[in-house]
Amino acid sequence: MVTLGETMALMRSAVVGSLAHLPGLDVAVGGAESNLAIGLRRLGVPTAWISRVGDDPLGERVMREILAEGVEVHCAIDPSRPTGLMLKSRPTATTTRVDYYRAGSAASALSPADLPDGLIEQARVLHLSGITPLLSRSAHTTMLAAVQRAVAAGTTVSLDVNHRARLGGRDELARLLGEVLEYVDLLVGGPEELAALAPGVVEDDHRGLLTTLAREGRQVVLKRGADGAAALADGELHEAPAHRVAVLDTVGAGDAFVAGYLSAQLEGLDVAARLARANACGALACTTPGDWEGAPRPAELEALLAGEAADPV
Ligand code: KDG
Repeated sequence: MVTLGETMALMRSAVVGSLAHLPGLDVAVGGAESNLAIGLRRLGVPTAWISRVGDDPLGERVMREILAEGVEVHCAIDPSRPTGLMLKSRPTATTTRVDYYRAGSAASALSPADLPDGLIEQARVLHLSGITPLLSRSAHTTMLAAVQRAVAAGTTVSLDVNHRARLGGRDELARLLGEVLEYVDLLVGGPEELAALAPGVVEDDHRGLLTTLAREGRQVVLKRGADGAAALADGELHEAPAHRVAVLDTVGAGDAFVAGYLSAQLEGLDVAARLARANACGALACTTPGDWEGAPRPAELEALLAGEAADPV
């Protein structure tokens, strides 16, 4: 699986309180596409991640973390732009706040020249997220070029809508994704995200969203968080409940969910088994702080699927 996108240095606090008062932050990294690449790699799928970082210690940190997880890294080092930064805090015990310092970042200068020759063509899956086209015009062009190459080579295209409101509005995202939607073989999103791509369908009409976005040969997957997930594939609707776990941090759960779904698909499992694994991966990712650190390995996944959940609620 090949993916591309921005991964930022992530400064976070486990302590509840405003950044205006917190005494310190821990350093980690996070990016939807590399989170997914790590999640898939942990489940045994060879993965590659394409990006850009600044020529700075945070960029080095980003690359080291992703490489250490066994993901193949194709990352240009940009001497003229910084690595993007994200601050994650917990203003209250039950809320997470994210602040970005990524405008003009190295990854926002992603360009089609950053796509290594042959990599997408040799992959079984190209995975994209709606974050990339909102980073900049050149990042958007890179996404279009990647899709063109995937389509020409017969590589499956997977897209997680992943709307980040701080980067742009829903309408703008829908317009940008509309340029590649017809080539998407696996479309994943939450109700609000899928509704942005399905004009006239309200987000509560889950069946309507799935059927409106379905096409021959395309799977549409609806992430419903604690309410589980649904998928429409080959005209058949599948639903699966979520696991009940003690939730510590939901950020990154969607990426783990997609990693679970794709890994099961690449193993040739049916849609019901894909959804079951996706839900389990999403649940386990919520049980640890961090955007990808809780993505499960096969043993943890099997334990949860066998009903041996650590920390059930
Ligand atoms: O999916 C989790 C992501 O939100 C996080 O890791 C950072 O890519 C990120 C973003 O743009 O928010």
